[in-house]
Amino acid sequence: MPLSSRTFKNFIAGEWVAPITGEYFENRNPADTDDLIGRFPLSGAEDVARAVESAKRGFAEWRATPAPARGDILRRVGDLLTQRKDELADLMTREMGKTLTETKGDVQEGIDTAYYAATMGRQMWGHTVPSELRNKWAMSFRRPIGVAGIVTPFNFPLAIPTWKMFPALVCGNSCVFKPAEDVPHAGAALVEIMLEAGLPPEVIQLVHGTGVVGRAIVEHPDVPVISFTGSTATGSFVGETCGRMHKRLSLEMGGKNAMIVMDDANLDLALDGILWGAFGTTGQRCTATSRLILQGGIHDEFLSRLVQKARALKLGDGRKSGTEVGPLVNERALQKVEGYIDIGQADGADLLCGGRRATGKGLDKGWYFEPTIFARVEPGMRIEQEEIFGPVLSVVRVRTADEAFEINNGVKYGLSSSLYTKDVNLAFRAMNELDNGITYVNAPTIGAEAHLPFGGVKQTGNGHREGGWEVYEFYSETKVGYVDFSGALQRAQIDNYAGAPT
Ligand code: UN1
Repeated sequence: MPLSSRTFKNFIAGEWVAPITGEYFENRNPADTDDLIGRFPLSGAEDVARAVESAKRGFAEWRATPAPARGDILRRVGDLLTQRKDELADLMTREMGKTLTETKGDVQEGIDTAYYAATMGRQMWGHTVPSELRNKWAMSFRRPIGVAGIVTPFNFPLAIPTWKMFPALVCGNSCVFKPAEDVPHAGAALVEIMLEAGLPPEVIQLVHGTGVVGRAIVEHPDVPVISFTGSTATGSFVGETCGRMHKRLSLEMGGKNAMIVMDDANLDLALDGILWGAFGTTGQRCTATSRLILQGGIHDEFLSRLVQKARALKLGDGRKSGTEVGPLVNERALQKVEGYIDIGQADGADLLCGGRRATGKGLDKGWYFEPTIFARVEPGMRIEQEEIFGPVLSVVRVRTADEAFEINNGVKYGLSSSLYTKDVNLAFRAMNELDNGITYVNAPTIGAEAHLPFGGVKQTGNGHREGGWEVYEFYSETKVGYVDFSGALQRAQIDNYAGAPT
């Protein structure tokens, strides 16, 4: 496999090629920065331009391929991902740090997305409805859009690219794909598998690099559809550009997700949930639980049990068995988290555990940070409002469910929320009243499944959803056809009402 070589290439116009820029960047293991994974192309706008030219040719071929045949290729992608699940998980953990259990889950999400996409190739529904005129048919159907620009984050190196590319491809679009610069190896491995499964080479283009590449894709006039997952700040730039250029755009951005635990909750269950929600993926999920809202009756007991458990979490290399929390992805992420520790303390929150870089045996060469809990957090504090993207949990105390709901809704983001209770009425109220794209009852804020729509409200997104059936609407354009077989000119809205009282 060319992947074993240390200098990687882009995949453009059906070939693995060096970047026109001639420049490369290093990619290192966040658990051990002495471990160099490889040098990857630091591509520029010219590389993107070549990729888009080729993707236009790929689109012409691919759109003419029947959707069920496109789906069959995605099924083979799913089969190959299944065969290589362990190998891919190992590569991903080495590259971005989360534990093997989690990277296997990440690959599985890609497999689920592939098989779902395969079946969607046979279900690209339109509608046939009666015409208001005699001997005339009226129907709608779906057409592909063109070259899709796919810009993805590091935290789900496989699942998120598959969420975007597989439906885009089944709908008949071609893709120009830029994986996050922290996970280029996973991006390359995914593209290799797609090609091996039989995807025509010009239908997929892989361009490595930084935001320079993302920007060139977003600004390219021949890329009419863009899907971006990343920060709200970058998303705003992408949104402005796409708005100005009249592009179709799906944005998936930040979160500040809360778990609410009521006095009547099963506390053991809630405890398992919060540890997984807050510290899984080292807190680096858009869906991570970063706020814990506790009702007064259980606040003290729950918190002391939680702090004990958080302190006992085993940090380490995600590829070693027994590791529960891996490193942060890079130094910048670590510095950002450190900055929020200072902010939380300056704002008067109580640091109960963590709050510093983890050191000790096996940890000194990685970007490890201790699982951190702040108590006495007040609504409105920055650590309660802003996305930290690290293992930092802010705990707020409330008296009532109404107060908890208000705090849940009092942030600019709206991805996921969670409520632990035995009160079925409150559970349904929560689903109705919490301003999020997803609400979990008696489960943490993470754990979305590939066959349901995924996304958030407010500044988390721009109204589109990934996953499930809805994303197929995003990647296709509705076309309407009318067939008049009456043999005469029939004027809609006029001839059928001729002679009717006005
Ligand atoms: C993300 O955090 O960007 O629900 C995606 C979850 C995963 C997907 C998360 N299935 O946590």
